Amino acid sequence: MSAPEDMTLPAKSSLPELDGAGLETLYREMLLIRRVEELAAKAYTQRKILGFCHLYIGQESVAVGAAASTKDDYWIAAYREHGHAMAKGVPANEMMAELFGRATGSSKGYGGSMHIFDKKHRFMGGWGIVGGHVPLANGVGWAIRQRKENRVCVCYFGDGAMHQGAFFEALCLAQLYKLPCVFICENNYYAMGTPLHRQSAVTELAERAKGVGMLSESFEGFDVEIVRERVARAADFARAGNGPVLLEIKTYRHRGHSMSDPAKYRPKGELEEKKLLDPLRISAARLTEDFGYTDAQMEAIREDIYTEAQAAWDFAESSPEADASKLYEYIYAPDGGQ
Ligand SMILES: Cc1ncc(C[n+]2csc(CCOP(=O)(O)OP(=O)(O)O)c2C)c(N)n1
Ligand SMILES: [Mg+2]
Repeated sequence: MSAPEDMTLPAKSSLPELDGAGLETLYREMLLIRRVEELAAKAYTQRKILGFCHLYIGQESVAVGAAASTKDDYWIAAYREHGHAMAKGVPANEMMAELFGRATGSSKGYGGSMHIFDKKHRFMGGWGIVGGHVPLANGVGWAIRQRKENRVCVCYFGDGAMHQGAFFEALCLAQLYKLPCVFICENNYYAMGTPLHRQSAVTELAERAKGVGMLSESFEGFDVEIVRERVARAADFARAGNGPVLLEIKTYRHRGHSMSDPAKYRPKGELEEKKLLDPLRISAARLTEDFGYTDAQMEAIREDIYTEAQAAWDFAESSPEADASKLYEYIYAPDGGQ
């Protein structure tokens, strides 16, 4: 059986129209993620942040746009998750402190860049094994159903993760059990240094959903307003009990795969071309051109956000180191995680 012909997403989401103030909020969120990560890059080169560090710069519109309709839902992401965590509500201070390995971090400083986790905000991590967390999203979806919660689980992964066995198996079961999950592939066209056309013969990644009878869509995600609306439609569909959806959102990372990758493998001019589609640039232009924001207003927003990001650095730097003596206390939840 293939996906029924009459299975489509709603033509319009349940979200209200976005006005200037609404877009400003999204713009501020994207700018804060951007600035925190720019500072993280600086801290990394000063060896204040150790281990792996994968920046989300260029992709902010995806997480921020998705959060507009799923802020109270569950999210689970891979290792490029600083932006997802912040879009979901993890405060910049706790985020930066986690990167610095401090006790005030969202994972008490024991997780670091790839393992941001925040139960209070229903942010279920931060996972390092490519594709490995996709089956976990099914588990969250199953729990939502068992607990009769009116929620969905949004699961983020990259184009590279879509070739993993775990991904296929999870997708198959999610559709079979009609789990309330929204699977979001952030197709940034690279898995480390391997471009998409060298990863798979099928480069229209949303097509993969057809193999399990799942509804899917593919679209460009540089404009936060488009992401906001289209993820909301998928979330509405899954929340109403119609089953999961796979969204392929085309995006681009401005930096290398991780801090140790100078990204020399890109064709000449590609980065410059994609930077014209920078989500911050698109939303700033809309604020000024369509909503009448003045240069002074835009500058004031920038100052606010830069101050907030710097405060996060200061908070992290002045926080105590993670307590090494308690490291093993947090491997398993003592109360079964309840
Ligand atoms: C199972 C597994 N294989 C290989 C790796 C090494 N690895 C880390 S990230 C990555 C690329 C994944 O690319 P993609 O899914 O497109 O995500 P992106 O980094 O572009 O966000 C690889 C191969 C890993 N972490 N896990
Ligand atoms: Mg990728």
